[in-house]
Parts: sequence; structure tokens; C-alpha cells
Amino acid sequence: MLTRTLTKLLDAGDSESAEVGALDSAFAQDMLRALASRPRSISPKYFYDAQGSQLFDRICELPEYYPTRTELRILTANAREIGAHMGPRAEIVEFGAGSLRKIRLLLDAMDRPARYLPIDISGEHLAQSAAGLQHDYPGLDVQPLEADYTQRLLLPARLPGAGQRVGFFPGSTIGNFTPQEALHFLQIAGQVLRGGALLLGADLIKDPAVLHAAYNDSQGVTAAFNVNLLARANRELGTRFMLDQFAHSAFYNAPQQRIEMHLVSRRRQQVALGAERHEFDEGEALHTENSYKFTVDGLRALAQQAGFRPGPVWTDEDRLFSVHWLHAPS
Ligand code: AVI
Repeated sequence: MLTRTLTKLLDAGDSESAEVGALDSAFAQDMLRALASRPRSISPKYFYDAQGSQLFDRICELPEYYPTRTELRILTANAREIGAHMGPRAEIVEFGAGSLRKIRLLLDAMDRPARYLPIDISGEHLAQSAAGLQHDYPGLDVQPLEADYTQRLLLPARLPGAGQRVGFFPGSTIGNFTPQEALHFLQIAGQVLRGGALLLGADLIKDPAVLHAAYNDSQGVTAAFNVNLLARANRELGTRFMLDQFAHSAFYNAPQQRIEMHLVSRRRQQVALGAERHEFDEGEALHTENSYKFTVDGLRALAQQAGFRPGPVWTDEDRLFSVHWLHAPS
């Protein structure tokens, strides 16, 4: 049943004709490293090719996946207050190509926003969302920046007469970093937002059954999103992973306060990447994602460690998700 659902959702990418892609790409190098290491693990950033991004958009609409709609609800309910914190003529720096719905909500609540600077590693996705926004907000200075926001960033100087610079990092993407990476990201954000603030979305610790359902949806979309990593490797690297021979596994690791996603080999099998052959034993897994969950206080403490001064926090009435206003170092 699951296999049939996956087949419908994925371009299998495992055809005999798959061409061996560039083995010097970052994806190839990281896949080689992942296959050679024990336990095997690879960064979740490789989920987001065109197919993976489409599947993620579908995840955001799933009944079980509460974060997107809950964060939107929190932003909608508190837009005025958030707009007041931003102040007049603010510049927004969004980390990630941006969900147009969320940024529009903020822009509509702001007093004459001066500039919108979305930063993303994928120039194509970025250009598309920036162009859409520029069309609808002709008076706004929209300046997309193709860059890796987990590395040191150089942003254009503030516009003359602009207000404070406010970072926007929604969706609890911070949860996909390791704790050290999250701290490092916040330190970088603190530098580029000096004297301004960061508006940050963070998913909260809750009943493990709710978390489990959010990452094991009944339509199999999250499973397809997970398996697409292998389909992408087949398409781009010619690996010929047998997609139906890997099972989606997602569970809440309570001591680590994170959802873990893995792809578990259903049988003993071999995978080829370039000249190398790698064996998967039955039950052996490739760890594909961590999604950390936070307490409100834990998130504030982490931000403080990076030099931010925690401000107001907005949550929904079930305390599923949180949105934090964090004052950047001056
Ligand atoms: C993008 N990120 C915050 C999502 C999450 O919940 O960790 C990615 C995701 N993985 C499975 N479902 C959604």
C-alpha cells in the first residue's frame, strides 16, 4: 500500500537509463561520505530539489502536519502587535526563499516596509518568490540574495532613512540544525541584524503521539518526501537505489527532544556510486533528518547564548508552536 502511494508521488528516477551525474557536486560528495560512514547520515538540505520542494509544500497542507498552519494562525492573530514591534520603514531579512503567505502577512501589518531581502542557497526558487512579491508590492525594494545563510553573510548597507533590520526565520527550520549549528546560525543572524531583531518560529515539545502523526501522515506524503532523497540520488548521481526496498521511518527520540527520520533497507542490497559499491544490510538505515522540538524557555536560553535578548513570545492556545521576538545584539 505504502509502496503504491510512493510510486504515485515520486518520479522513481531509478530507470536503467539514469545518467551518472557529476560526482564532484556537494550532493555526490556528501552521499559518498554518508554511505561510507557508520551510522550513515546525510544533511536534510538535500531533500529540497524541485520534487522535494513540491512534496514539502504538500506536507504543509496535510491534516496531521500542524506546524505550518499553526504558525500562520499565530502570525495572523498577532500581526498588528508584531508590526508595531517592527516599527516604521523596517527592512526584513528572510532566511530561506520564503513562504510568500507568511511574508505577505507581515508586510501587510507593517508601517511602510522599506526593503525585503530574502536569502536562499537556491537561486531559482528565490528569484521566483522575489518576482512574485515585487509584482504585488511595487513600492517595496525587493533584493533577493543567493547565499548560504549558515555561513558568514555580507548584506547590502541599510537604505537611507530605513528603520530597524528584522530577521524572519519561520517554520521551525532552526529545528533541522544540530544544537551547535543552531547556535552558530543565531550568532551569524545576530551579526547581520545588529541593533534590530529576529522573528523566529520554533516547534514546541508536545505529546509524542501528535509528533509521530505529523511525520507519519496517512497519505504517505512524508514517506515520499523522505524516499525522494534516494530518487534524487538516482536522477542526479545514477545510484540506482531501489526505492521500494527502503522504508520510511520517523519517530520521536524523547531524550534528544527530536523527531528522527531514517530510510531503512528492507533487505540486504548493494548501491553503486561512481566506482564505489556500498552494502546495506537488512534493517540498516540512512539517517536523513532531525527535527528538534523546543520548550519556550529552552529556545530563549539558546538565543541568549548567541547574544539575543528575548522579547515577547506568541503561541497558539494548544501551545503547539511558538513565535519569538528576539532583540539582536547592539
Ligand atoms: C522544514 N522543516 C522545518 C520540516 C520539519 O518539520 O522538520 C521538514 C519536514 N520533514 C518532514 N516533514 C517536514
